[in-house]
Amino acid sequence: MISSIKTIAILFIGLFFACESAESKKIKPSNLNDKPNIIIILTDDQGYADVGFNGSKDILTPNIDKIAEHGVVFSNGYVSHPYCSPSRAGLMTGRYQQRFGHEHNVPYAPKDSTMGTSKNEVFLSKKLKEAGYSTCAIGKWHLGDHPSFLPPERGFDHWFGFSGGNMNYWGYPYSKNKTMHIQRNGKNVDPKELTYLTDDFTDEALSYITQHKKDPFFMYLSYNAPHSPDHATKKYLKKTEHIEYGSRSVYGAMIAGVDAGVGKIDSLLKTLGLRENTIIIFLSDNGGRLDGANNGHFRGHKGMLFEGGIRVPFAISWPSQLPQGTTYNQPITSLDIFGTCLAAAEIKADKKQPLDGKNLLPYLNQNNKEAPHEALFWRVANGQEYAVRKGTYKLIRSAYKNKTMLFDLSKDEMELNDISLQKPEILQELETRYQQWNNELAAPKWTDAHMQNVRKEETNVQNIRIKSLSKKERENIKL
Ligand SMILES: [Ca+2]
Repeated sequence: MISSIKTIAILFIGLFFACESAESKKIKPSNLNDKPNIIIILTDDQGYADVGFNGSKDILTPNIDKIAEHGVVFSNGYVSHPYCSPSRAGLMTGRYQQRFGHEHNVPYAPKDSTMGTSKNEVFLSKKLKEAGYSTCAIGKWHLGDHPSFLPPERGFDHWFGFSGGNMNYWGYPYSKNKTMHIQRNGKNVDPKELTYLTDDFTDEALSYITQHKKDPFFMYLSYNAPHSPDHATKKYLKKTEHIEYGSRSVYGAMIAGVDAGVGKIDSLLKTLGLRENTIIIFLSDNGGRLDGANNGHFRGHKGMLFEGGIRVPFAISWPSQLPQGTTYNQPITSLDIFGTCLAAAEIKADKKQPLDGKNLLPYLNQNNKEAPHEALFWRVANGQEYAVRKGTYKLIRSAYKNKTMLFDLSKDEMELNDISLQKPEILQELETRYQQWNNELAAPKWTDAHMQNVRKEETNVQNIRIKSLSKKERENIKL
């Protein structure tokens, strides 16, 4: 009898939770209101030196610089891939994206339920939502176009943006057969309601913050600026009329749009009294694009594993908890965002999905003086290109240059002097470390045009160089 009562009770409780499962996720723990809001502001193809906090003198970013002023700048802040979609897959999962086959840009395939970030992977948004956070994604997605891969399926309560990797800034239907629209929670938005996407994304962010000022919220604000196409407004072009190089002038105007948005968000958070306990993380998804961007003294650009392709403008601010106006110099990665946000929200990581990223809070608070990572790894095009950074050394296998090189970044941040012949033991050690890591990875699930682009671009660059020579020198050159 007792056991049958127990069974009934268990069944009842089970039924109760089954009925309440959707609702129960919204029940807030007593201390939920103390949890920080988290805003990730991701830009697209912005160069390392195209923010004031990394020394930009022509493109001014006074509002983005406030994040640095009230937080920590990462001087050695990396992303896990030199271009868009794989870099975002790493950021959202806290894991090297090659572990689950997301090694290339996902093709635009809105009808294909296999083309997107593996459904086995748990996104940061999902973890935060389960812990009671309100969650919101705004802007570019690029992690799969089929509805089963879109933000609502990955832990976001609210979504406003576009699924693919590229969009005109007026929000007109785009990509193959003009099927890609700006969407709000699964419904296409009429382009007539839109103004300029950067401003529209900012407005959506402001509205969400206002509506959720009493919740802890997580916002993934993924501006497509300053990615192509080069679209700007008169207001933002005014900010860069002093830049006498057309392409950079427009690129700078697109960044000015983001900076204006960051300023409005910062002001609203202050007005609502939320800024002190809000974490803002700012970074670019990869190095500066080929045309118009400035990666400072770093070699290369978006697409390359030289520093210019993977070291990005990167800063974190949490005024109530982290130091302000400081720089952290140890190498860190966008994969660390996941673990850092979980720790800030006091959420345990999932043992079934071991993170490659670390919780950076103890390092930023100076409690831990060690380097967060013994080594960082990159793999592109199924190993046709790869890189390892360990300490100050960096090994790079470049398909552009068709060779393997070793640099000591403490003496040579520009990656000018290949020391692979002088330091064969270091070269070998880093090669071995790469192979060990590589053995843990999956095969790419799909491919993209990266290798064709590499060959085309390198040929173009070398042809321009050769053309500059006298006939005599040209005849003697070997590529
Ligand atoms: Ca990008």
